[in-house]
Amino acid sequence: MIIKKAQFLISVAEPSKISDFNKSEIAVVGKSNVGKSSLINLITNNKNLAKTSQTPGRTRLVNYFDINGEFILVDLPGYGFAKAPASEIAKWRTLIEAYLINNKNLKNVFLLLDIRREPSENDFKMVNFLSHYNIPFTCVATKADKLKKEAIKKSVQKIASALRIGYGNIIVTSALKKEGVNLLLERIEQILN
Ligand SMILES: Nc1nc2c(ncn2[C@@H]2O[C@H](COP(=O)(O)OP(=O)(O)O)[C@@H](O)[C@H]2O)c(=O)[nH]1
Ligand SMILES: [Mg+2]
Repeated sequence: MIIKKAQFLISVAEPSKISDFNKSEIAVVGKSNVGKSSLINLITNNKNLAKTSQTPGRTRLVNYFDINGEFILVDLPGYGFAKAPASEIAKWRTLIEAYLINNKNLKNVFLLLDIRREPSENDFKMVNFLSHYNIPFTCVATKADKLKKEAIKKSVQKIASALRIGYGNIIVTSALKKEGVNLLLERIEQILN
């Protein structure tokens, strides 16, 4: 797949505003600051498409991006942002769940995991949630540039075994070094076909 055109569509803050563009969607989930927006920019080779942030918890919206007029990438709010008030966290959670449940356009979820960290309680909850609702997902390790080659391998093995998935099922990426793009594009092609 070659990305020719990537375009921001809309941001949604309320479950009732979740949109149906009648196109296949791939959503990006993961904890706050894991690199969701950066991954969308990596896939689309456009560093300004999705707003990235040094400050965790900034992306509180469901952001839709049209890709080639062929499918839609969806940037979901991050979870596990401890400093936010409980009421805010509950609101994002409702929004994320409303987006994920009964979404006929949703073909796959990219679950992002920081390569340096073991999956968190919230990551496990997300995996269970996706499994429970029969939503297919793909694990993507982010920030691989933070580790050396040997450490990458060890970390990926740890993450894979914690999540009880095969080692080869995790796509390793670095938005900083623009690594993993081809694997991501191949995966997207597989999902859409
Ligand atoms: N070194 C490195 N930093 C990254 C990478 N991806 C994201 N970041 C940084 O991590 C922070 C959060 O990224 P962002 O994409 O906004 O995360 P989000 O909250 O999940 O959308 C930003 O400071 C990014 O520059 C990566 O692959 N390598
Ligand atoms: Mg973001």
